[in-house]
Amino acid sequence: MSGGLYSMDSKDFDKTLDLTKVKPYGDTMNDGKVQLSFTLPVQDDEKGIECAKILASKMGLSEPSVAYHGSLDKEFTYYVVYGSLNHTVDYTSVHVETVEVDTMTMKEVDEYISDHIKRKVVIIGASTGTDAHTVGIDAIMNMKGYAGHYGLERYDMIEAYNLGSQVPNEEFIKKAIELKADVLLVSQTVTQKNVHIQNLTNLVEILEAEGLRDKVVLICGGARIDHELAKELGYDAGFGAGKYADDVATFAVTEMVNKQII
Ligand code: B12
Repeated sequence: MSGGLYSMDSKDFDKTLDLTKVKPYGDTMNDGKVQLSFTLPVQDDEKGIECAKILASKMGLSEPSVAYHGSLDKEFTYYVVYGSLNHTVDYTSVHVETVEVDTMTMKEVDEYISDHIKRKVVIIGASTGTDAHTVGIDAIMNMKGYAGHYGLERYDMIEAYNLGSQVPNEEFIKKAIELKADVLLVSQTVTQKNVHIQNLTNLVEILEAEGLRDKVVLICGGARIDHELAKELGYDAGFGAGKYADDVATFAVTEMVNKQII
């Protein structure tokens, strides 16, 4: 077909999917369309808009356009910029480390514990350090659960203790010793200025100094935590968004058996 914009046929568009050169998909394959937003510490005027476009070009966007700009304060402006990304990614060469377990149901986990561990498993969890976010750790631990997945407190064969938020690492470990915990769950939501790295690392260091690291299964979680980071920091596993109590319980109890923490 020929004629105006609305009479264009889909054969006029690139439809090639090359997984070695993947680009963002906006309206059509390989158009590279993205939207990004950021704040600049400058006033809201034409010069600021031009700066936002220049920055977007430097990030690899062609034909950047500022779709929205709004003053946040006298010297701060928020921008939403559209453009086409020039970069591609080779999907075929990317390797991601993930937790490899076939998630069991609550009932299956309880049976697994009865069969293989033969006693109740003690799990403690908290949001540690200065972190005040409780919803993530509650989602994993609370009896009522989250998104249709019952929390660890509901498992017959698990004794779960949720210590809440802003728990200092030293206090967390003291409680773990007191309760003879098998599994330690650490939630970290705030990642600003890498505060979670320092806090998560500090916990591992204390556990090592106390000679406890090999005697427990150590798991961290939070929206910006993934398994790869968790392993790097000395944890047995890390869980982020979209993971629930059954994923965590399955990993925890099978890891206890693997490590012979029985
Ligand atoms: C609610 C909320 C708050 C509440 C928290 C109340 C409460 N009782 O929890 C309040 C108002 C206190 C708060 C405060 C702050 N917040 Co806040 N908050 C949020 C908000 C809106 C929702 C977080 C949430 O509840 N998510 C829902 C849960 C279910 O998701 P989740 O935590 O990811 O949990 C899942 C997984 O990650 C995983 N998981 C989580 N933890 C664990 C632990 C283990 C062991 C395992 C296995 C799995 C696991 O399982 C869960 C289920 O799948 C987010 C924005 C957002 N929409 O995400 C900002 C957000 C997290 N907050 C943010 C910030 C910056 C702050 C403050 C620093 C703001 C300030 N300047 O004061 C303070 C920090 C206070 C502190 N000392 O920690 C930023 C964090 C940015 C960053 N990368 O660091 C966010 C992302 C907002 C933003 N876009 O800027 N916040």
